[in-house]
Amino acid sequence: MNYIDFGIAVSLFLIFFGLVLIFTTNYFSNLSSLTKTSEFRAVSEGVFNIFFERKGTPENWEKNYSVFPVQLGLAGDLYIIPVLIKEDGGLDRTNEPITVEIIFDETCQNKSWNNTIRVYDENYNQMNLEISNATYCISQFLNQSNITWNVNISANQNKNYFLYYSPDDSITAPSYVPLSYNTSSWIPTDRDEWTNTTTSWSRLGGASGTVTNDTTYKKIGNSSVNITGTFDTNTLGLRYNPYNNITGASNGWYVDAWLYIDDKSNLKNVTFRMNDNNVSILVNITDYVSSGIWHHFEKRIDSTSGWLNWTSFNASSIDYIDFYSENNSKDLTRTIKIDGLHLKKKPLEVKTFPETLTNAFSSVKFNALKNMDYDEIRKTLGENYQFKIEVGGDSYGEPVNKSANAVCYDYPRVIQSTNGSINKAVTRLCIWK
Ligand SMILES: [Ca+2]
Ligand SMILES: [Ca+2]
Repeated sequence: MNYIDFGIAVSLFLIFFGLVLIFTTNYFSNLSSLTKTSEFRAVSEGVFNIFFERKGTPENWEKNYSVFPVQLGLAGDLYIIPVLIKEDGGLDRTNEPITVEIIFDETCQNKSWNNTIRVYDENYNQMNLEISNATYCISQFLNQSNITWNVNISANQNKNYFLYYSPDDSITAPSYVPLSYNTSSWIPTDRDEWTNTTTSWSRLGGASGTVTNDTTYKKIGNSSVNITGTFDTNTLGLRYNPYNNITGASNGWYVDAWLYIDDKSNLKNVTFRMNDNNVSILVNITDYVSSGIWHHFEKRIDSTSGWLNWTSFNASSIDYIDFYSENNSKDLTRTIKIDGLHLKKKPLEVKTFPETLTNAFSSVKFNALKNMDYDEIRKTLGENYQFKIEVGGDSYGEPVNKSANAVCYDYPRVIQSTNGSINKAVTRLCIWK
């Protein structure tokens, strides 16, 4: 993150903090105008703090609420990671999958129960998401993972998303439908269709070797495209050459593929090449590939991005794509693989901000509270006070006695529901004697 991003993050935090102060100040000043005695005010503040600001003691008292907790509290830890998506390629996107790598819990304090992970846009619309490459601390508490969701975004637009997670292990997994990888941002639309088959692939050069699918050694999907062959006097490689030209992209798009060569020794060159029926442009990647390691090749298709032999090129109509190596002598045997070959729009810029911890209203704790005896809870408030809590359409307590000069206040608050969904709702507490 650069200093500008950090500045934005700090500004957002200060604004947020300022709003909290304003709300809190308003609340207490409303309260003081409504309450006539400082004693009542103190009690009201105390009840507000107990229910909404504290987690209770023990913090997970809701797991065994038949034993009256040392202290009540309806707050729960909720972590938020803001994610900013920037479209700066001047291209509209439909269903473009974006993936963020998140370290949820570096030191394994069990902060992130995997079922609690949710992503919302700035209007609290929940995103369908996919968790992959997860590592765990213990049980289902995440250490880190990749989170993927689909983004619709117009050319040159910015969008904010919010990733939430909490340690609440009573929350069950959401029922997401499998994430669609059918996007206008990739050709083929799932980025992997070409390399999951040997259709349209052939050996390039070589004296022997047959193109196969390798279902074991691969980077994306079910298989990579593989050749193990011996050199002729010049080249050994793979050619993707569909009958019809590849259309739908244009100059300014990117080409993306995972490339592999088992042994680079004694080879003269390793090259990636594309042909548009007119010219072949190529990139010499000899210095970037290592023996026996997948190399991620990603390059913008335009005249200024370092393609050799660019006199002209038209990415809107591509005839064939090659990945090959060159050698001066015959009979050398090598294995070459390619996976996930696709064309794509300029990648969206994804900025992930540091996590913040907030006190959310825990619906799980509220449900536990509702199962407890009202009079027992009242005793903890002292002085025969009565109370009522309302959250959205949900409530607990006695009907508010308006003739008893009840003091009520409303406060918008982030709610974590028992099914793990996140929303913002008005919480309301009334207290009277
Ligand atoms: Ca594949
Ligand atoms: Ca062709």
